[in-house]
Amino acid sequence: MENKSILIIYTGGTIGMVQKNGRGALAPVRFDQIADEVPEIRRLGCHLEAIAFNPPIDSSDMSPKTWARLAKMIQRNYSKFDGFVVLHGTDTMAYTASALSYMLENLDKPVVMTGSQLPIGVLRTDGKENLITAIEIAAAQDNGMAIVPEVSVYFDNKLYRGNRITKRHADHFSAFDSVNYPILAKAGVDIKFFHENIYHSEKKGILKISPNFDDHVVILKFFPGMNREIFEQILCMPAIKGVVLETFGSGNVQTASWLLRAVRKALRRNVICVNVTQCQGGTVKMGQYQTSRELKKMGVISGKDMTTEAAVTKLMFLLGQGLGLDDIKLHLRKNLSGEISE
Ligand code: ASN
Repeated sequence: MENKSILIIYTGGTIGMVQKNGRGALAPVRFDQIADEVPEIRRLGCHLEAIAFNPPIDSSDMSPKTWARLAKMIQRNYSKFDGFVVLHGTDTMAYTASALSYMLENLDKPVVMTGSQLPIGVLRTDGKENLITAIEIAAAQDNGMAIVPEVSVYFDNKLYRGNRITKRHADHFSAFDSVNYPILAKAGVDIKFFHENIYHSEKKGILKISPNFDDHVVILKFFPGMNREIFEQILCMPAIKGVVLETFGSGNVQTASWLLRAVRKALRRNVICVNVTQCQGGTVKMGQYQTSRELKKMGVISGKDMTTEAAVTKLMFLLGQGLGLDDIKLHLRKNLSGEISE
């Protein structure tokens, strides 16, 4: 912890928001105002520096462009710091964490994302503890090696793999869940790391970033009573290159022939279709029921236990890499950075 150098990247989000004149909508403030609210971080004993998005943004305004900006900030500063703490809004944290985990190749230092549900200036804020412990985790080393060399999210005493989380609650301090993958650490009196759950990139070498994403994708969430015309029109839009099908249970959809025909037509136009479950946890098993067997036969790809956030960002990432169709399909099924169980 001592002598470790940590870069804090402040992108925005509730953690750094205030109400102008104590009233009205929350708006972001500058990072130095956050640091003033948490003077304790200076007592951690590490060397801290901070850079910020100017202006800071609510995470609803994050996009592939801002993901790339964030990755470039990490790359530019990579050799100078032992770890990185990214302050980010909670609303789309799961998407940014997933996107970062794909973009940062050969990562061997911690990138710990955190934020808060209550602004840092509010008395009962959860932001202070989240920030302090995120810095401790980013600085944690064992024999000179980072303990958590992956993109993680620290929130409400738990450290999660970034590409496994979903925001589950709009109000609770415990805003995130990672149903399909166990936590990486738990902060109590001490921080207990679960080493067996931590991801270590197989590739070794200098950090590489691939900042290109293709946004010609859509998420289609199935529901009983879905309108035929609307469904068909979405799937035959010429701009679409990839679809995340958010299906029932273990990957099931209605058996209506018009629906299956529309998916088949899209696949014939080389639109990539990935099947993820709209359940909170569990995995897609296409072929288990008749209602998913057809999808499998047609060539819909099983997203297995990926979250929707991990799947849609992975699809955008792979489409952005200039790969051929078969390679994209191959990588979608395979593990890139711990987002899917193989
Ligand atoms: N709207 C905020 C954001 O995602 C919510 C938060 O940070 N708790 O930027």
